[in-house]
Amino acid sequence: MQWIKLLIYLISSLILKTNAQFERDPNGYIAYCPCMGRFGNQADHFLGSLAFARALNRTLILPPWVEYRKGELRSRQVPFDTYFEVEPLQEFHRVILMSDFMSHLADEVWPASERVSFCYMERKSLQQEKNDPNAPNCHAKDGNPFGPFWDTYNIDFVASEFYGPLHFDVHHSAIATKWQQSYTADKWPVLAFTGAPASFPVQLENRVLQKYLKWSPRYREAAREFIRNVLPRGAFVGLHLRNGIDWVRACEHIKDSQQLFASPQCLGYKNERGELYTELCMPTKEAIVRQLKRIIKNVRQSQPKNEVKSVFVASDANHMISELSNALSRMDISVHKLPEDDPYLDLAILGQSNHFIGNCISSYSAFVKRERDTHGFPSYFWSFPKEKERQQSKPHEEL
Ligand code: GFB
Repeated sequence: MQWIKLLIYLISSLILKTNAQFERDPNGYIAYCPCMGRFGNQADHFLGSLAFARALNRTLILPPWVEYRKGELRSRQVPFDTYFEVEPLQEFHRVILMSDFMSHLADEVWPASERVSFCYMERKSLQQEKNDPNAPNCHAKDGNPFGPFWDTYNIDFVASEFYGPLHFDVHHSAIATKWQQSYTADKWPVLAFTGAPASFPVQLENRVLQKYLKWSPRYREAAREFIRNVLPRGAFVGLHLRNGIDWVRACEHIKDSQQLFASPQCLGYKNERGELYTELCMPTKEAIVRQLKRIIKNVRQSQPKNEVKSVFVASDANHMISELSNALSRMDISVHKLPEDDPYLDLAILGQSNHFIGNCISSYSAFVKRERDTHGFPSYFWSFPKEKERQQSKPHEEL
């Protein structure tokens, strides 16, 4: 008899818990499309959106990650929790997976007839005939990934709302209160943004939120297995080599910019640690080998009991495996990469390396750097500080 009571108790508490999980938040919700850039950009935007949702005291609807595959015309939407756990985020603020929101709450909270898209000001459609001067619109589903993103959850919008001049910098103004006054939760239960309510690159104040982004068990385990089964025992250095053709083109903007993409992570948000220079974006092969060797030698001196035994290379294009293997062969250090391209597993492994050298301009590298900062793991950037300055400040480090 006793066990039946226990079973009933367990089942009912489970049902109660499940229902409570999907109880309506009277303070409202924030939804957005991570419609700009690939993973690194989306991750920067995610941290800002999380801070924004908390400042407005609305639940953040966790969007899927938007991915682009070669030869496919429509973006793919990958559930948020494929890569990251939901629970640790709850420690910071209320969040819900977009699929859970749409299947358990949307009918009640956000019926199809009341779905309004939010944009700063009118967004013109690429199809001229859709642009009506008397009826400005966000055209939230116009183009890729905009359409495919909202289509994933069968969301159509019946109207547009222009929120300008409101903005997202909740750290330096009373803007959160203004949002709350302009858009009360009873009249506007869901603020659905055409793009992330956040800046790129991530605001300095929001970098620390990275600590709530924990890899899903699948990626944590895959990274651990690779490190344990493929790499030799001992310390390893993780490298990010960003050198594909898109990057070569992007680096051309160095000439006429103060900052580019994630560059504030090394130069400082106000360029307090220097100006942009080409090698920061595209280090030469010689500089890469030199810097890697220098770091390995420094580790050998400072941590003789935890010598570097291998190097793990992540790259979007050229992993430089033979160049690096040749350069390190006399030191008895092996060089590795994943057998198949997997940007997420690359990131998870880089996060665990004993030492990391990344590209200061790349937001993909920035993700690794932030994650490592939360654990106190050391990171460096290619060709930073500028070689000349480094020689002057630390001549003993040179080979
Ligand atoms: O992440 P992401 O915005 O970083 O875009 P950046 C780069 C994408 O390239 C990643 C792939 O999301 C990956 O799909 N990728 C880059 C990699 N590095 C690696 C790697 O080490 N391993 C694997 N497997 N894949 C900038 C953007 O990219 O690139 C800008 O911020 C612009 O929006 C510019 O598009 C050209 O910041 O590096």
